[in-house]
Amino acid sequence: MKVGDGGADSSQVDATGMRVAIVVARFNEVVSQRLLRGAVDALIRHGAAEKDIAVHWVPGSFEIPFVAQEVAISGGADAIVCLGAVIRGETTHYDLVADGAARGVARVSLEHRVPCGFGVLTTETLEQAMERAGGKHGNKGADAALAAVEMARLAREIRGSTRGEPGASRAPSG
Ligand code: INI
Repeated sequence: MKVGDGGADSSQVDATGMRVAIVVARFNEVVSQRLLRGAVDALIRHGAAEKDIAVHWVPGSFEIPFVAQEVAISGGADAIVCLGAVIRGETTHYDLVADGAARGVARVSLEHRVPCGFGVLTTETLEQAMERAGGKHGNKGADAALAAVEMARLAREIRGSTRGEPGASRAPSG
């Protein structure tokens, strides 16, 4: 029996050679800019090349799943990172946007078999969002980026990569 290393932490994530698409919502831009910075910095720190990171801005978090889906269908990314900030206002719009983003991203990931990191914050206040976008609670953009890359590596390993990673299986020739 092969037992995976459940203890490995995100400091060991290897983004070398990974093509990563980041879909980021402009709404509450002061927060999403920080999430984006955190995600890009983390990817570069973990070996990704700047040329392999594509950033797609969308109006709000509700629009994230559509663009994530287009990226997935295009085959242009090994991992997709979804970033946004949904901050509760006085209306029920918050719930609809937050729910739409979360369900939509999960559906894209499963139906198109591309790992999607979910870095869409859902908070009561702007202050809480800022605390999670490079403040005292870390940067959830960075966390989402590393989670997506970790899942992309795992998927390659499980599927049997032809790029020579450990665990790779090749189709028999002849
Ligand atoms: N989009 C967000 O990303 N965050 C929010 O807090 C938010 N609120 O509160 O309304 C929000 N709304 C816009 C929404 O994502 C769509 O862009 C809009 O409904 C147009 O489709």
